[in-house]
Amino acid sequence: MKTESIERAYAYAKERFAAIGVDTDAAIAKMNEIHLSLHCWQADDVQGFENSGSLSGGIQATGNYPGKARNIDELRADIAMVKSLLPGSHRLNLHEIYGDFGGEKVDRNEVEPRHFESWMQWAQENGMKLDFNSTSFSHPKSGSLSLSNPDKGIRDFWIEHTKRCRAVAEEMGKRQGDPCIMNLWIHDGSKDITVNRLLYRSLLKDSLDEIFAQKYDNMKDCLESKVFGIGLESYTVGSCDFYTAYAAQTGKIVTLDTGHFHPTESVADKVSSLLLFVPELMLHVSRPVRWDSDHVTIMNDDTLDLCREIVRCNAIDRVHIGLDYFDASINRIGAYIIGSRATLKCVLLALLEPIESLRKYEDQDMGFERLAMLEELKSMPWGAVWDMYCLQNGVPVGEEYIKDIERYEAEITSKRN
Ligand code: RNT
Ligand code: ZN
Repeated sequence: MKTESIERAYAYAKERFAAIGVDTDAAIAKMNEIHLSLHCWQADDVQGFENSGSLSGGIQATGNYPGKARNIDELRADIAMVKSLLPGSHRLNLHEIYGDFGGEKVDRNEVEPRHFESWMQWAQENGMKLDFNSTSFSHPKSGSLSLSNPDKGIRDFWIEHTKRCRAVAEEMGKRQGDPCIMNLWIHDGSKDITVNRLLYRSLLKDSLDEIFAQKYDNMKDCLESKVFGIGLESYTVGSCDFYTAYAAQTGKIVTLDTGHFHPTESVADKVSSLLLFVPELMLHVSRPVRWDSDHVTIMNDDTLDLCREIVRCNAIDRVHIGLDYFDASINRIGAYIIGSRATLKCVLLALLEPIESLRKYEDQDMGFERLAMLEELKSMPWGAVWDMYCLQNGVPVGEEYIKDIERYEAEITSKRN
């Protein structure tokens, strides 16, 4: 696309937005504060580098599109490619199973910061900060219960794993001079009716208390709930109520995965409630289709509403925007770009809202005016602002990235088997 056309369209958009009291330059500048946490696991369908075999823990990646990353070098190359097509600077979110184990068998209760040494170096060289996740799934000791297992041996194994992961996250945070956000999601639950709901939850609470006894300065913990997993449909130990209460009581971050609630529940509506009781939020932006299917995030009402709430709550600095989906049925790099650019677009659109006039209408009971403005916003020329943001960041404008991804596929990913 010609720079001149983008500039011309932007000039028009700027004028249109100015007429409703919105400063497009300020919105673009504000986008520099948005750092997505890119989930490393989209590149290889949540396999990791342990060579442990199949994915377990109630999650599933469907599809067998060729070209997934098979090792650490390929994963890094893919992430570098993704990064080159995204406006802004972003973080990389690693799971423990993506450590650089160098062919060594390192069990989950043996992981150490040194297994992430090369990642920390790579991150620094590539200007990306790291976030982290403990990994309770896809392991012989995963079963249906990990941190809430009545078997003390198994429970202690996962407690040790999680403690060690926090030490890894602390080291990452220290090295990057910015806290590493460590997410804790465990699959613990039951396929069929259980008569021991309280038992497992009290065990989980005790395990968490033990894990969090160690205080750190360079990492922050977040807790991710979920309604159910595949094969674990009847009960989830780490439910929404469980973690919300735990986080509120202990000052931990709540992770909201947009696929982890009942299908008609609004995740966006949770933002303003939770922010009154917990310090920060972590998001796992996904796209559930009928269930927690982890389809690629797109610009839809769910994602838009979520971003609008963050902006309306003036909470950009309290909400970490991570992505979490894994589609193995289309080009995986393309999936990264679609989802991350869609999320950024939603944030930008939220920043282009004339919030003061909307609130004035609301204060004065002007319901028609409020609704009319919200409707008109949908056809405002925000696309020209997005294009300008991409242009200023030196990344492909509009659909131009499609051919870049096709080229990467032709030259790189199609040669993997
Ligand atoms: C699973 C959770 C969890 C995982 C990743 C791999 O339902 O969403 O966040 O997707 O940790
Ligand atoms: Zn998630």
